[in-house]
Amino acid sequence: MLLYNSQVSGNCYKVRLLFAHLAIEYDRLEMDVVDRSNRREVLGELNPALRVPTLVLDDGRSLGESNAIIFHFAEGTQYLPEDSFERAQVLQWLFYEQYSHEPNIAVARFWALFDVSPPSSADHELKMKAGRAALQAMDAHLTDRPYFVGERYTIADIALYAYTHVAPEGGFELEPYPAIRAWLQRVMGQPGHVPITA
Ligand SMILES: N[C@@H](CCC(=O)N[C@@H](CS)C(=O)NCC(=O)O)C(=O)O
Repeated sequence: MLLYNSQVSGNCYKVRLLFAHLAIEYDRLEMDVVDRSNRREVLGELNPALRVPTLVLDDGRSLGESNAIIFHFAEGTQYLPEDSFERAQVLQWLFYEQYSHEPNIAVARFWALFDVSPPSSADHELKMKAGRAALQAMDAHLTDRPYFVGERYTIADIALYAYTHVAPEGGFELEPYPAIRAWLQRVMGQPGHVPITA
């Protein structure tokens, strides 16, 4: 398989992390996340959103959206529950990640990492406020449980770990969230864990 990848992208890291846990082999093609001028030429036939991660399977089919990719590959493994309610809970957190977490934390991190000016300081403050609210909700949920769903590590944890552990790069302090900090340690201790830089 071929993963259209960005090494700094948390969305791409979700796929790399699950593949590391599952010992799935694949090739990577690195895409620039700042100069996106070749996106249509390279990804036009593969992903209508022209974004990474995009994965081309061995049979030629392609799949975009990080959480769709990890959902597909987690099927039948320990990283996705069999129980239908627990599967729905996993989806709950995958959608949460994409609506309440990533658009705030990942965007603020992107601005900081690549020295991109936010549209305005008010926009920046809104991202920071919403990002902190997302972290607060995660922290409250993790206060009395080790992982997001069903007392075990699933793709819900992988999806949320991706941008949470690098949130300080976007200016988010993790010090106020003790349950998140303990959970980050548990995630890092999982067999086959690899860092975002791997
Ligand atoms: N919802 C998508 C978001 C993907 C995304 O935003 N990818 C970024 C890199 S992290 C990208 O390709 N940005 C370039 C662009 O938006 O044109 C997912 O989860 O895969």
